[in-house]
Amino acid sequence: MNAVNSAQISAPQPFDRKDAGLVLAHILFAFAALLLGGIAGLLQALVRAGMITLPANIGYYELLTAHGVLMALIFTTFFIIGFLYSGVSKTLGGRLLNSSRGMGWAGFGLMAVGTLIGTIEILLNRATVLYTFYAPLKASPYFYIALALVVVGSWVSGFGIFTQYRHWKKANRGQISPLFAFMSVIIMLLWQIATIGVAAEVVLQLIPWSFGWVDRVNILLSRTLFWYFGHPLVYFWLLPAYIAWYVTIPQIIGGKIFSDALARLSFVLFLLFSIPVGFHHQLMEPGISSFWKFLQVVLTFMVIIPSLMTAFSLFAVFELNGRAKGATGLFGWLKVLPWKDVRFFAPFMGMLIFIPAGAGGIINASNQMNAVVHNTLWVTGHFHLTVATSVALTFFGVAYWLIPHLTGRKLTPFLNRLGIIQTVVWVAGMFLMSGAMHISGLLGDPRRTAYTTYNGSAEAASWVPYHIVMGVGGMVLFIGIILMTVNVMLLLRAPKSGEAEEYPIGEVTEGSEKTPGYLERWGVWISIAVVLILVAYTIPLYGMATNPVPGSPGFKTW
Ligand code: HAS
Repeated sequence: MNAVNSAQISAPQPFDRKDAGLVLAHILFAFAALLLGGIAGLLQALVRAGMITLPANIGYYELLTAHGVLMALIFTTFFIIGFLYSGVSKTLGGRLLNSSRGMGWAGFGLMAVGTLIGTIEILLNRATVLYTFYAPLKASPYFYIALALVVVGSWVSGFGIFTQYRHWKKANRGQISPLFAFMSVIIMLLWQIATIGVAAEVVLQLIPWSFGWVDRVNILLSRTLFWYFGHPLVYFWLLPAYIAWYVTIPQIIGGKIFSDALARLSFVLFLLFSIPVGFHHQLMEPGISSFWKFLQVVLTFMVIIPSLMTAFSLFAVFELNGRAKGATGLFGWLKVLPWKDVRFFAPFMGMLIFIPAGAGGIINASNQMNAVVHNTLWVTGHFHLTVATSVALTFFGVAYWLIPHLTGRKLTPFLNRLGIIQTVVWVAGMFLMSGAMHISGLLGDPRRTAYTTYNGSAEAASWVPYHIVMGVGGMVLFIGIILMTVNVMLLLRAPKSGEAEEYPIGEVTEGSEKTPGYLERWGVWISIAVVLILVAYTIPLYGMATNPVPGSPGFKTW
């Protein structure tokens, strides 16, 4: 029997109590960051729309930094690591090794301390450098130390997952690992390799520079190291959502996983191609030759393939599920999907929105079109669809079964309905806000800017209606965040259910091909990934590091 389905054959087993504490701590910390980041997001949307002015001691860019760090870096990382630990505990033996759980708690502690220090530095207006902390904007050294703590904490958590996986493989020689666990290992491998870039930037460049031990910083090198990390960061966000789409959604809809091998291959392709592509965030940047930009754009288009494989696989799951239930007609399979089950509805809306969201990524990655959209609100619209909708809605959908499973409480029909309402509110708010961002971005409206009329420019005046729509969208989204926060709190206080709530792990379709063992040849995949990275980055990075640039002193523009 394929190990992937060993976890769900028996009736749902309650989650191991000690593991539940670790997972729940991560999930609740994530939602606390979402709420705080959402408050900042609401205020900045209202400022942008000209609807409010901030009190003198609160800056727009300070809010923007808080919003980006708490949403893009903290909400995602804590939720993801908690979710991965839950699946690794569930499918690799039913409970974590003490060593794995210990690393999970150590990682959580480091990340939580880093988050608290970083948030305090931001709110004390000592780190108004946005979530990309681009030099030569210079934050307090403690902000960079906080970032380093979050990264090191995530590394420790990653090793906790690797330790559990390795123990399972030793105890199950010759068996292919359960799909959830395999995918978790890929995600944390990708993360460990990608974060080397940002760790090098922060520890070797920004911390000494912010302490004044060196007075200049090589800007191009720091940005290149950041984007070496910055694009795989988006797949660190996306792939846990893909785990929910590949592994749990089939079980929730009463269907089957289309192909275990295809799902694993798509994740291997992400491991190979998601890192050597960072220059597609720097297409307009001087100092990088067009050859290396071109090479990394070609690799960027390679990383699109696993997303297309995922779409194919998901449509196959839905169609086969529908046909098995007697659905007829080209789209009959749509009708039999559990639309009234928020555990399906929220992730599905995330999937659906990922089609235009990802298509926007293809536009971004096309050099000529990037020249139009780079540094405009178009890009902000793009990532509010990708991470803030496709990923966030999927995480919300996961929370509606994960929290009940962890706490032994029920997802009541009332809470399910609240979840459906929250999803609709989120989609409506994002349609307004991201839609307006995309359009005004195409009209040239820059991102990362507070409210301004550009000295009464007619051009800028044409953007104002879109800013108002963004402000309205931001308010609707904030209602969505309040609703999600209330739903999480109600889930924690829901009535106890007699038996364990389901932890949905799908079964593989009968007759699908046996998963080849070579998909777990980690040495091969890591070696190919490293070779691709070396090909894409060695020469340009060598050039940046050895060409004596004057470097820049720090600037505090706030
Ligand atoms: Fe992106 C900028 C290119 C995906 C997030 N992106 C950003 C930023 C963020 C972000 C945060 O090339 C801003 C960073 C900053 O602050 O400056 N992005 C891409 C490409 C993809 C992509 C090629 N991005 C994402 C994902 C994100 C994310 C996923 C978060 C989770 N992005 C860029 C570029 C920039 C950029 C440039 C820099 C712009 C600039 O100049 O600053 C690809 O992964 C997209 C793959 C998607 C497709 C298209 C359609 C998809 C289909 C199948 C998928 C559908 C599925 C669902 C699986 C191939 C058709 C099935 C549906 C059912 C209904 C069953």
